[in-house]
Amino acid sequence: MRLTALDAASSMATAQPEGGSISRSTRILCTLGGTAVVAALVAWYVVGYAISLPPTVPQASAAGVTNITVQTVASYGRAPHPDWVSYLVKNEQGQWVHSTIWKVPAHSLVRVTVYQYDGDSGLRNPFLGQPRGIVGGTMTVNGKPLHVLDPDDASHTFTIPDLGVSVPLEGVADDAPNQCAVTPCTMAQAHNTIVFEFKTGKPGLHRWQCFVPCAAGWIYGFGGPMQTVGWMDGFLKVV
Ligand SMILES: [Cu+2]
Repeated sequence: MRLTALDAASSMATAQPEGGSISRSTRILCTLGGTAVVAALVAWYVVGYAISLPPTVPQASAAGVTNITVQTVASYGRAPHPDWVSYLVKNEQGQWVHSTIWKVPAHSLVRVTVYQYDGDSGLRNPFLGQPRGIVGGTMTVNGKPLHVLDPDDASHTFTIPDLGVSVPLEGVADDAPNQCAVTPCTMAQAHNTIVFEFKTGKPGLHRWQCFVPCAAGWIYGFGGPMQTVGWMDGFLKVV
């Protein structure tokens, strides 16, 4: 019995390196395979992000002033996300384009006109109720100057952190008649008109976004359109 046990132990001892060797090569293969899968997923994400970006929309400039005209809507009303909240912008031909990537000249004055068709969601941080980084520190809402907006009345913000620009946008009343549901919204439909100016400074690529948790149906209101370039996020290309 003792001999048999020793034989068995001896046989296991000699088999061990063989089994360890197979196990090591399996581990290497698994590691390489896992790395390849992760690399493929990262490449798929990066390429998908890059090709899904909306077009860059140049903005017309004259005598050192660049005019950007945008509208904010409660629902885009079209594929691929008819119920997503969004910004739209006018191109140089005056047509509405579904894009949040805009190109403006460096060292110019930008005058932004926002046609704000969405209702209010309210700011989570009341600090953002005061417009900042804009010329004169004042915006106009339907032609009247406004230095600070009640945080509860904000529908969206237009914020460019790099430039210190942030403007709260007043929402339309819940019971306003003739509200817009499908873009582009028209001047006949319920809206507020907000105008402000800021200076672009030197060339650069600046991210901008809305800071109101306005994405209805998403966790904390910050998912979906709030995290997707082309809806509530975009880029200002200063060239
Ligand atoms: Cu928003």
